[in-house]
Amino acid sequence: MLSSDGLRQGEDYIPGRVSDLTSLPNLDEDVLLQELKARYAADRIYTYVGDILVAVNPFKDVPLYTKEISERYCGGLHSDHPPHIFATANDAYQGMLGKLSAPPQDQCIVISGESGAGKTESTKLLIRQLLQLCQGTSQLEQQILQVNPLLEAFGNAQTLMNDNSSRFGKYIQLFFQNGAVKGAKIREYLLEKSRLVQQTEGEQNFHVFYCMLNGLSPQNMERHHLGGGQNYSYLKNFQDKAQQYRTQHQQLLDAMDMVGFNEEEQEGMFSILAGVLHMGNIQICATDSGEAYVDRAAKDLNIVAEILGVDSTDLESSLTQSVVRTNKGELIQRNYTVQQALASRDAVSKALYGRLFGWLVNKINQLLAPTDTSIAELQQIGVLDIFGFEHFEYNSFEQLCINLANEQLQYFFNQHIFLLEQEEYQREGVSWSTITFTDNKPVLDLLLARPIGILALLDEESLFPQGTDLSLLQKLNQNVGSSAHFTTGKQARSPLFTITHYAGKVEYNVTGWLEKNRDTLPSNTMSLLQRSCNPLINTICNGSITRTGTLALQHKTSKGRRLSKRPAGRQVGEFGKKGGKQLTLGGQFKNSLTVLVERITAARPHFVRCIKPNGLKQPNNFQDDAVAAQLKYTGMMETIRIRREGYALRIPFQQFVQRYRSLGDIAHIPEDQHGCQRILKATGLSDWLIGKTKVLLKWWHTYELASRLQKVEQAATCIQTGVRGLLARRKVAHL
Ligand code: AD9
Ligand code: MG
Repeated sequence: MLSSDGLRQGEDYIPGRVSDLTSLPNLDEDVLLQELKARYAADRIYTYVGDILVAVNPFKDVPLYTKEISERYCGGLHSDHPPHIFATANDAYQGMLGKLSAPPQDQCIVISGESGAGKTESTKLLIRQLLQLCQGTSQLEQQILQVNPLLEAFGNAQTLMNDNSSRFGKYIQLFFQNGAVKGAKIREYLLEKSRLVQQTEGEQNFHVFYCMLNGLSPQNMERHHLGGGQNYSYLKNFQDKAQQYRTQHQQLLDAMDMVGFNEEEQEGMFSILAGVLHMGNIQICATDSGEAYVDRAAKDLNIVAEILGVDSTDLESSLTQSVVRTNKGELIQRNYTVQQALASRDAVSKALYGRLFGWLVNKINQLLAPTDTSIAELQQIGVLDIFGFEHFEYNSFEQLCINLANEQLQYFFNQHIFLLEQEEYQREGVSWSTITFTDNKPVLDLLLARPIGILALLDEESLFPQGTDLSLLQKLNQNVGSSAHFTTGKQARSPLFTITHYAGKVEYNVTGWLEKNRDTLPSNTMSLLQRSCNPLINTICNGSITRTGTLALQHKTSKGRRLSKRPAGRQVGEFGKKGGKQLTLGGQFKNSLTVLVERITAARPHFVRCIKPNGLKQPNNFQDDAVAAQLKYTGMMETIRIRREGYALRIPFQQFVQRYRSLGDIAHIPEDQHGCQRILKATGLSDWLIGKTKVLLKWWHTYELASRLQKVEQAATCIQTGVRGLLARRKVAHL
């Protein structure tokens, strides 16, 4: 099969002309690379591998997303036009409606690629096109489009690999009824909270802080006691891009308005952000005996207490003292060291920001929830945009989690494309020479196995009060040191270990992992925040968001004590607790990944593989080595082979006959293998196979069959209209 800009028979081979790599003759790694390079040079950033889309990041504006082009990709078939991300959206939409080879089914689009490869941009284009496909112009669609700027402001940041790097993963579900969008839901995964209090050289905090400091009106700046960005210790690498930040701030306000956040809520969010910034400036000093106390000469403590709506003396004690209840029920106060107090200060900031982000997502979900229909009755298309594979000079626990998520997606891809498919050939009795692929299961096991996997061992060590980061490393060395994918630092007492991931080796530094994994706030600090008289803090710390999504303002006595009792606990995410016990960060992440995989497994997946042409974020720069490495570790050659030689589509006999009966040459076609054979012969298509229970088709048969069906249906409609016209004319003549 040839695509619109593909190679014609007998034509000389010119790189860059083939839109589907499975149609390339004499394929090897070099041909593949030259092909993508030539297409990239001509701004043809999209290429197919069968039904899989490869997207090379142009790092510049390309004229591919105009209204006219978007309309061209509404309806029709994959092969009607050059490869495009809009065609993937169309496939998912038509697939959901049951207009391709299978009955109507939920769909998901899984986007992968390393950090900065273009996943988030692809996600935005997909969502835009999906809304275009359902021809939506209602307020709901506008709201859905505005969710991204909102989430990006709070959840994205500049890193060394990407100026707009997603610091959380997201799965966006769009719900449909009769092809029209009815609502949306965001599932978020592991926001990198540590960025709030510390950023690597050359990186930044979350965008929202820079926007706020440049965009708030002078009155609001004064109200929150805010000054220039250089004043805040949490904001390193403050860049002079005032105009850009101001514009982004306005976009953020517009997005908040459009999605449905009222003034009080917006005000509440900015006050928490201001509170967090001031919190980072609280200076901790030590008495002669080494006990921590807050430097009251600086006004920060009072400002924070005012903004957070708590008593400043209570705040000081919660930052500088721990309170432990003994077995006999006595409360004992212990003074922190300076280091402990600083850690406690940063923990409060991270908790507040994390909860604010969780509340934001919850609130968006309430505002965009389908009305008058339950989700179970609706069809859905999900788009998965996670944080891409990361490999910095210094890699911490966050990178481990991010890379684990990428391992899991690569595994899902392998399962779907290679394993399940080839197992089915065997079951169907097809003679097939197996295509091997690099199985990353051993790395997943190294990370996830119980009780002897890195996350389980980390959890175990996090439970020991005496555990330290180095005792964790010792434990890892003892238990998983023999794994081929794990190597430990060469120098004695070095806090390093290395994992050989599917996408390359990454050296991790275990410093601070136990604390990060425990992710707890001391109970005295938590209860202080729960007593806050700032309505939004009260809400996010007490988990009291009403079902209608309105901010629950609680009635208070003059002393600020709550009158209405609401259930305490985390309101963020579905995975926070197990059997009443607070899960560790690693534990929560692991659970959320399991549920994610279940979700995407239940839907029909479409894959988008994003490729980063260079590590410098530059346009017109295709670095052969960088691209070749990505093609290799994603298994691109093997994918092309299986898509070329394999049968991506496998439909049970009965289902096939029921769907394509009208393409047959006789009226009564049996719903068995003979019936299938009869239909397929009548279509004149080649390269199909009849298995034991299913028809096996090449991926492109989907579109051939859909197109023929469309023609038959059109012809039938024409005949019906003609007959009706004839009858009507006869009736008139009769009269
Ligand atoms: V990360 O894992 O979140 O760090 P992503 O999401 O893969 O990463 P992103 O989509 O943010 O990468 O793309 C990085 C940058 O590449 C964008 O900010 C754009 O400047 C650029 N980009 C990506 N795709 C396109 C595109 N289709 N057209 C133009 C693009 N520029
Ligand atoms: Mg991203």
